[in-house]
Parts: sequence; C-alpha cells; structure tokens
Amino acid sequence: MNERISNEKLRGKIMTADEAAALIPNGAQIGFGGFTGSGYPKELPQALANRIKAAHERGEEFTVNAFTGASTAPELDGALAGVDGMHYRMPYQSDPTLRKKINDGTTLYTDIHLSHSAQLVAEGFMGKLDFAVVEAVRITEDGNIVPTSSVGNNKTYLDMAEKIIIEVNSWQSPDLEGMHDIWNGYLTPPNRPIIPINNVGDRIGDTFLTIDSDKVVAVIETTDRDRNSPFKPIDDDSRAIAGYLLDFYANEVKHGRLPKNLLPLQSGVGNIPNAVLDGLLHSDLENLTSYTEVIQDGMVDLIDAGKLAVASATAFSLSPDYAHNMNENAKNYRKSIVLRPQEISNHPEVIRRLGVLSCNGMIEADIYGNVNSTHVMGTRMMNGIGGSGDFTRNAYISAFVSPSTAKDGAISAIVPMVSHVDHTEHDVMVIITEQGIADLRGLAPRLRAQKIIDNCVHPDFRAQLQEYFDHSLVTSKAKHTPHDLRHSYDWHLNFIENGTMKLSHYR
Ligand code: 0RQ
Repeated sequence: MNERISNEKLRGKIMTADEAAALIPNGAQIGFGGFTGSGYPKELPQALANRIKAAHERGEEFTVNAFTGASTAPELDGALAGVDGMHYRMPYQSDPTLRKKINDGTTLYTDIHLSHSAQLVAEGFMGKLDFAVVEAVRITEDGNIVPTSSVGNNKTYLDMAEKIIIEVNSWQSPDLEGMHDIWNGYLTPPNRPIIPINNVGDRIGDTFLTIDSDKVVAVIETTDRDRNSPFKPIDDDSRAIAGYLLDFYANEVKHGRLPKNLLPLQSGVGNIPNAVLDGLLHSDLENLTSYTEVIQDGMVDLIDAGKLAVASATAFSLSPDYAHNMNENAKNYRKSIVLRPQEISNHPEVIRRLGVLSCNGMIEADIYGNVNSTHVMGTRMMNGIGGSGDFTRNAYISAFVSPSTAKDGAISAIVPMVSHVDHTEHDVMVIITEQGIADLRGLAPRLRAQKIIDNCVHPDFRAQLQEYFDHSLVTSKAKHTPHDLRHSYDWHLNFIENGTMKLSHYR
C-alpha cells in the first residue's frame, strides 16, 4: 500500500480514520471530495459520525458544515445526517437520510449551481474552510494528489482549507492517473483569463492536484469501492422520450442547424438520459462528443462502440459492473475521457462556446415552459438543481424530459403554474414526455401553452389543463401570459389534500 504514498513526509502522517476524526472540532467547516457517488472519502466521514454520536450521547453539541462537489453516498451524507451531525450542507445531494433531515428542518441546505459553488468558497464568502477531506489514487513524490473517480470542487477545497486529510484508496485504479485535467489558471475576478477549451478533449492543465503538503494533518489508507447503484432497465416511456429527442436532433441536422455528428452532448443522470444514450448507440450517428458533468454507463458503451470520440466531465457515475470495467481498463479510456474541476466541466463560457445540447430530467413544467427540477409540491426538496442550470441556461439547445405523470398517474408533470422555478421559460427550449415533444423556440407564451397542452400532457389531464388555459384566456386581464391566479395551484392543493391532481370540477 505504501507505494501509493510516495512522499516520505506524508507517509509519516498515516493514521486511522478514528485518529483523524479526532482532529475535527465541533462547528468545523469541511470541504469533502465526491460527486455523484464517486471519489468521496469513505472512512473519515463515518468515523466523524461516530464521534458526533458519542458527543451527542454525552449531551454535547457537535455538528459540522459540509461542502461537497455534488451528491456523495451513504458513507458520507447518510452517515453524518443520520447522527444529526450536519448543520449545513451545499451544493447538491440525493441521499434519502440527508433529504429527510433537510425537509424536517434539521439541516440547512443551500442548493446552488454546481459551477458557482467553488467560487463561493474561493472568494471567502462562506467563511474559513477548516478542512479539506479528499480521496486520492496516490500521493506523488512531490506530495501532490492524483484524484480518483471524481474531481468536483477538490482543487478549491484543497487550496482554501487550513488543514488537509487525504484518503488514499487502493480500490481506485492507478491507471486513472493521466485522465484528469486540473487547470490552475482559474482565479477570482478581476484576474480571470479566458478558459482555453475550444474542443471537448482539450487538455489545459495538470494531471494532479497541487497542494501545500504542510497543511496535511492525516493520511488514511482505504480500500472501499465507490457506492454506485445499477441502472433500472430502460422502460417503454423512457425509450419513447429518447426517440422523440433523437428524431428532433435528426430533423435539426436535416435542416442544417446541427452538424452530422451533432454538437457536444450533456446528459443528466437517470433512466431517460440513459435511454437517450442507448438510442444513440443504436443510431447511425458517429464521431459524437460529450461535454457534460458525469460519465455514465451509456457513454462507456458509446466509446466502446467507437461512436463517442471524446467525453469531458468532472466524475464517473457508473453502475458497479461498469465501475469495475473502468478500473480494469482505465489506461485505454484515458484517451477518450477527461475529468476536470466542476467549475470547468460546468462552465457557462465553455458550454456556450462549444454549443452543448443539454438534456435533463424535471419534476414538473408549466404551460409556459417554466421548469421545476427540485421541489415536490413547491416545498419538499428532492435533490437540487445540480448542473442542470449551468447547462440549460447556456446550451445551444436545452431540453427537459419527464414521464407525463408521476405516482401512478396521480400527479401530472405538466401543471398550470410550477410550484417552484429552477429554469425559467427564457431558458427552456424543448419539453418532451412520452406523449410527445414541444419545440418552444421562438414561440410567444400563448402559443407555447397550446403546444405543450397538445403534445406533452397525459390524456387524463389534457382536458383539465385546456380548461385552465381557456379560463385564463378569459379571466386574465393581461393577455400576454394569461393565468387564472385564483386557481393556479388548485392541482397541487388537491394532491396535498386528496392525493390526486385530478379535479372533480374546475375550482
Ligand atoms: O420518486 O423515487 O419515490 O419513485 O421523483 O423521478 O421519474 O424516476 O426521474 O430519476 O430522472 O429524477 C428531477 C428528480 C427526476 C432529477 C429529477 C418523483 C418520482 C420519483 C424520480 P420515487 P423519475 P429521475 C445533471 C443534471 C435535478 C438535477 C439535475 C433531478 C422521483 O432529474 O434531481 O438535473 N434533477 N442534474 O415519482 C412528485 C412530481 C414528480 C415526482 C417525479 N411532479 N411530483 N414527485 N417525481 N416527478 C446531473 C447532476 O447534477 C449530477
């Protein structure tokens, strides 16, 4: 194991997770590595959770403020939230235990664009960062860090933290070295240079994270795997939605608005984006590229099939079999995969320059094309905006996808007015459900509404939504974006009160 820690001084800092956790005091602000279940520290958070639990049993206060890249895993978010140990958390999560603590008011959560999170810490706005806790493939002779299966915000957290704890994980393949691209040119204003990425695969930095080794207070040796879950098999609705999107792209190619190999693809995680990738695999498209935030199974299949030339992201989000394959063959995949800090993988400047085609999931959309990605019934946090805002706002063509109903048909994903807005009508170009596709580009609001009602709404809700829109056209004083404000949230209220958005009468 020691060959993974090539620096003599840092070898002297090896200790157990419990010993390292003992260095962290109540109230500490910690920048953890980790992004979509990849590359997060695996032992220190659990050891810290044990310490917090013991303190609580003694009647002592003990919580920490946790910053990450994005979602992590039960060993981090689950462990700390499970002992009421997280006072504050940003910028994205998807852990069931943490979600519960956020929604019952125990944990304060700031849900922000992933590309903005490093800047908040770097400019000092979030206060002093006490610790950075990150995972490494190895520590180099010079005392620098080779990252593992995600880069996330590690660079900023390592730069800003007063103290550093490194988990060197021998489960992670040493052949990941060379896949990362850490740009050291990114600064706070007014000294920000142009990000010199002109093509998806451009490499502009180092393959390692440079750190001040004097700040390292502990090195922990670990062997645990990333905790990723397998994807569900692709269902009919996802296949239908993927079909509409790919036909839409084909039509854009036909009209000369997209090149034959499309433009760099961004794909959210989940069943439908996975179906889109599967659709691409079975298409005759070639020489595709992807500028996105996570590398999923479907992208690896596309690389293997020779259809995806290069992919840029900040992390892997692979099922266990695919993660194993990546570990075995990282040397080959290094040619076609670049992992960058998330402020670069999700950077508006690069996304706009490259002309990315974005595709993300949603909770609900309204008749004018505003999208809610985060809040169920307007108040309950699901996961967070993640990178969907970074990509949607700056995409060449932005798309949102969802089944037209949720919860066995009790909920319509298309509603009169969204109960929370993450993406405004100004940013949302295309909406797709299994019912069909609404290309909203260039349409005035009333035309957008009719197109969404005609093409995307489930038949169980179509007449009801048409009725709302017709009433709005009559009762709304202003006719630009008509709404019947007294009734805009009847559907949500009816679900909360009666368990269904289906109304017995217009109310
Ligand atoms: O609930 O898990 O209890 O069954 O939401 O819904 O349909 O399986 O879709 O997994 O793609 O998630 C928006 C949450 C969709 C996701 C969201 C319930 C539904 C189910 C999941 P159950 P599906 P998905 C890059 C981009 C924001 C982050 C983002 C998301 C669960 O896409 O988090 O885009 N996006 N990142 O039943 C009540 C509704 C509902 C609803 C769905 N209208 N009302 N519940 N559900 N619609 C990736 C990263 O940033 C890393």
